Amino acid sequence: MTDVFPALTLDAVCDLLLAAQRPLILSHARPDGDTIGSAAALCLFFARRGTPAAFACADPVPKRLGFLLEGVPLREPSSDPDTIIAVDVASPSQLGSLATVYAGRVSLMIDHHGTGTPFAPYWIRPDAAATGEVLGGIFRRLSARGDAPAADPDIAARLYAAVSSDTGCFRYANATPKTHRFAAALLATGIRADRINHALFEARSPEQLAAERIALDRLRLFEGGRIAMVTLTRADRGALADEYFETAIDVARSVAGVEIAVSLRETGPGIYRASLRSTDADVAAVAAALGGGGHLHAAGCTLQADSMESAVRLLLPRLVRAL
Ligand SMILES: [Mn+2]
Repeated sequence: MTDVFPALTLDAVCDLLLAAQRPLILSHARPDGDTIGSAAALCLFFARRGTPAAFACADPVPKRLGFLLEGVPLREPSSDPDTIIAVDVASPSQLGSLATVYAGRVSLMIDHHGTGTPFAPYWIRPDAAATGEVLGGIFRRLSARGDAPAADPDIAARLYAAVSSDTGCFRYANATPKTHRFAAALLATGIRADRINHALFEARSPEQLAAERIALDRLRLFEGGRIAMVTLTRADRGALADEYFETAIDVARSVAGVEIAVSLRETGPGIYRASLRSTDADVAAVAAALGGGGHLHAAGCTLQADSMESAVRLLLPRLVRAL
């Protein structure tokens, strides 16, 4: 399958972008800051050329990423596209519900994942920290050719958000010297990186904060702090929607010295959903023994128990043995 679609040259990618009359940009499902920032930057590029792009994503753009698309002129998604470009989408399944409509019609994949399944002619740079960095390289070539202006702060802001998002605000190992040099060039256009990083990493809705306070209240430590567990009954969650507790496990993970982090949530009467994360321990085996599954360091399972305390008693001895 992989060889059916060609790796394009950088100039072929530039030519393809310049020839597009009615482009459509696709982001991956459950979108993150890289796919939305990259899509917004590309949409702005097309708008500046007088050929505004349409944008589509299988899932709604999360509220905290909405600012990236603000003020970006877009065409109606329904209008017939002549060039479809997928950004940060490694495999057709990542298009989500859009896969059935578009997966076979994509003209170009721009991505940085080295392990996906190409489903269109592609420009993939696995040494880049983010698709935003890959796109920056394309824009640099376009301006070197005289086909695009050198610096555009509105585009730079979206590319910066994309890279900052995928590097965890430049904290992860994928933020290389090259990534920092790219970010420096974006900063030189005068963008407000402080505001972008606040929106991406600090700002939380009052509901999110309330959920985190509840999760902190329900944090328990075992084995001298090597196991951290957040237990949440339906009563604990009160009127707050489930979605606000998706990050409860991060509260457990944030404990210094923790080796296994757990969020245990009552999802129905007598039903408890456990999410497990570890630094070294094999939590996949723990989850599998309880009817669940997952990866070595990130797994989950569903327990049946008559109370939260019996659910904890079911899980804890296995976690202790896994340490
Ligand atoms: Mn990415």
